[in-house]
Amino acid sequence: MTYNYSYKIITVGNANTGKTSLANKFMNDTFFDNSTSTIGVDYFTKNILFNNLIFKIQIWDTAGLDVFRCIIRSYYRQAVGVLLCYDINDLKSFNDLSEWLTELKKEYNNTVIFYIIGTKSDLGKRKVQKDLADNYASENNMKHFEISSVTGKNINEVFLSLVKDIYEKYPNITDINGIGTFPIDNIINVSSDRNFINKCC
Ligand SMILES: Nc1nc2c(ncn2[C@@H]2O[C@H](COP(=O)(O)OP(=O)(O)OP(=O)(O)O)[C@@H](O)[C@H]2O)c(=O)[nH]1
Ligand SMILES: [Mg+2]
Repeated sequence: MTYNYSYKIITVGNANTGKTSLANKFMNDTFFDNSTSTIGVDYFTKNILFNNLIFKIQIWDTAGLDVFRCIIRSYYRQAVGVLLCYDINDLKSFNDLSEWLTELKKEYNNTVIFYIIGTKSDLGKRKVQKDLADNYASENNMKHFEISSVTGKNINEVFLSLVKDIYEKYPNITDINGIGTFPIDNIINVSSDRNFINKCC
């Protein structure tokens, strides 16, 4: 299928915050009660029709576990949208957003659009007040959405809004694309141990 625009979007945030569930809900309208931790990065694509144009959304869904931090960094490149996720019911996941943001901002200048996503709004054990997250988002020039991958609340809205924001910012760029321009860090020169050792972190 052909498309008019292609955008690379990454999900980032602490482990267990519901990043993969968000991607699955958007892609297939499915939810798994016991989804397993992402190993490295998963990849999904879906097309959105908007303004009579087809937008190919590539979601690069990264692992939140610390052990993968080094690996996932190489996938940040050429993303144009970042969904920075925290769990509304877990204060630490919200407090850790600043650390994620600091790390991400080292990778990007202001070309990338960041959204803050508060997940699991259906659980009803809120530890992060909406005002607090709204203020944090606006202080950092980001939009904030509260979502549920169980009920589907705000899932489509997040992606539609992000696509519109990217399109408005870059109407003339059709391919902001991860594929075809694979991160150079991912090439391991097996003929040189030294290269391998220096590859990461
Ligand atoms: N009630 C509820 N549970 C959710 C929601 N989203 C995710 N979960 C659950 O939270 C757990 C973690 O979800 P994942 O989507 O795997 O989390 P993740 O952020 O991808 O985790 P890592 O891949 O380890 O970084 C799973 O048991 C999900 O079923 C939600 O919106 N509501
Ligand atoms: Mg995951």
